[in-house]
Amino acid sequence: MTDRAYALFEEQQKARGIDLDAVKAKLKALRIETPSWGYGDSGTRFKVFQKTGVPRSPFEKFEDAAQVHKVTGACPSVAIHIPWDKVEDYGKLKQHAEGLGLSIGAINPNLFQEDEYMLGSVTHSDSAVRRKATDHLLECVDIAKATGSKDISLWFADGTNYPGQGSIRQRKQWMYESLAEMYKAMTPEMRMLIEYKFFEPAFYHTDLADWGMAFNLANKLGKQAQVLVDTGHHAPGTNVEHIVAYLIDEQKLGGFHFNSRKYADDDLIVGSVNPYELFLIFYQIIEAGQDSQQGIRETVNNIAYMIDQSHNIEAKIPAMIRSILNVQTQYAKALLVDHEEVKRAQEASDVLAAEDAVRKAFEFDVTPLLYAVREELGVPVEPMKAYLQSGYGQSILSRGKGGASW
Ligand code: PSV
Ligand code: MN
Repeated sequence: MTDRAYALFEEQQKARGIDLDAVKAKLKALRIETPSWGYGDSGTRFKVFQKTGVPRSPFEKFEDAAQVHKVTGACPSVAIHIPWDKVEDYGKLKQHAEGLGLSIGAINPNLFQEDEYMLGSVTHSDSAVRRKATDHLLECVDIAKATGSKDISLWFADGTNYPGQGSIRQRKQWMYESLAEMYKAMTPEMRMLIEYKFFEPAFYHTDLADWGMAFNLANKLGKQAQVLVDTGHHAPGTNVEHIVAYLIDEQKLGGFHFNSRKYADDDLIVGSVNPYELFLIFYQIIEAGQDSQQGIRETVNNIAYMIDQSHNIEAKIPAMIRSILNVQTQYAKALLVDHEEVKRAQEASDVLAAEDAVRKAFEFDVTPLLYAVREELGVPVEPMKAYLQSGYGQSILSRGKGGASW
């Protein structure tokens, strides 16, 4: 990409009244957390594939994540999943992360992999299982204290497969009781991010099935509880950006798990199937970021952007890099929406002009802009190429097969 390409882009955007310096500053500030479980072996319920060179420990997962940050400059934190990333000494893991230029991000409790949780964790009818599950949540609060993490990200596999299998209302109450206990244990700086998902592994009912249930729970718990939108956790046809706008307006949107959804929780590379949806999500966020209410602007500024993908058939580190590049691309495009133009069209009840004002931003080629931003950030203008040429992918092959799996 030449300077000339950027000059043309600049001319084009200036003519539209877009403040490119502000756009660049926003792009440089975008941080996207990557998940430790995206670096280990994974698969479907049919098969976990063993790849050569996957990390054998949480420490090695951070080493791989550091490569993503090195070439993108946008991924300085890594979410961990407990007990997948359980270590003796979290201080040591924190130190290791910091030595790699990273920090430990959101702590994700795991309440779905032990036999006792087959019929539920915090909603199990056996009080001993509920106690065990709540203790695990408290353990995760302690881990967050040790790692300096601010966000604890909750997803429950709890639900039932058949009518009558459990009391839906009783389970709802147990869920609240457990989370209220965890909420009390958090320090004032911490946030509880509550994720929802409408199916899987339970299929008749899921205890936290949609954003409304997560929102209600977060409201009841208090200010430090917010909703996390995993883009894969919606039925086809759901207007995810509407949910995003609604939650921001209620100052209850805490974060995202990005992935691409063709059917549901597909773990595909974000933006690969539905880039326009990703663009429209960012459009809502950017628009809300200009709101006159400080609380709404603060909500927008505190959104935790995270990838939640375990790549099954792709090479893991490049797949993560591709995901980050896709997010940056759609964010860059959304930053080119002329909000005044949209407003004018809305006020004139000009439906076509309003739609055009949004869509045309999506149609710009932002490659010259992203190259310029990366140059200014001091990272490779083509992160994927830089990674592939770095030799890192070859160097980890000596780890062999049979590394960590989620
Ligand atoms: C569940 O499908 C989920 O999206 C939750 O966020 C988990 O934490 C993550 O996947 C990894 O299991
Ligand atoms: Mn998720």
